[in-house]
Amino acid sequence: MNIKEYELRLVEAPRQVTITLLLRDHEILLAMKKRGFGSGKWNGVGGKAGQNETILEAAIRETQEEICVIPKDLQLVGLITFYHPYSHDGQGFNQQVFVYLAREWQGEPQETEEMRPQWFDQDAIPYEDMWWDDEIWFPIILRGSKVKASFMFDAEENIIDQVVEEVVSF
Ligand code: 6OG
Repeated sequence: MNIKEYELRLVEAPRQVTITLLLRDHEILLAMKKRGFGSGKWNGVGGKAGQNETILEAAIRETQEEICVIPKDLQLVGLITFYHPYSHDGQGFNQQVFVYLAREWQGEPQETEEMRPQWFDQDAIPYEDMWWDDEIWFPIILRGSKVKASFMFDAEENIIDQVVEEVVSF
């Protein structure tokens, strides 16, 4: 099954989640996920939107909860849907990730129970310890563009289909 076929069959909209990436000079802040989905991988910070909040509010709250920083100028740069139809539980699940960049924030990034933040040079991003898709879309947003994409994974979290577009706006 490919992404097109799967999208035609979907009955529920994918769950909305956030990723926020802080930038300073030529560096990017990633955080090591210490528990839950994606643990052991470097990623931006974020999580699921609650019932009574906008996705932007969720991005701010999650950043505050996970690395103790309040982002001030969030810019939406990515809309990425991840399809996991072959997940081990046999149920399948999907996530639509809203990717935000911030160059201004309040506070200093700090480690919490969930995340261990670390600055990386943008030319030394540890893609080998990240989700496979990141190597495809990070370069697009780091050169100042926006990305609209979908990825489909097999049961071992390998990418089996992808649609990636660099866009001017959403
Ligand atoms: P919680 O389960 O922690 O939210 N996420 C992904 N991030 C990247 N870079 N690639 C993926 O490819 C991802 N799938 C999910 C979104 C999950 C967090 O993990 C991100 C959220 O920040 C499959 O609440």
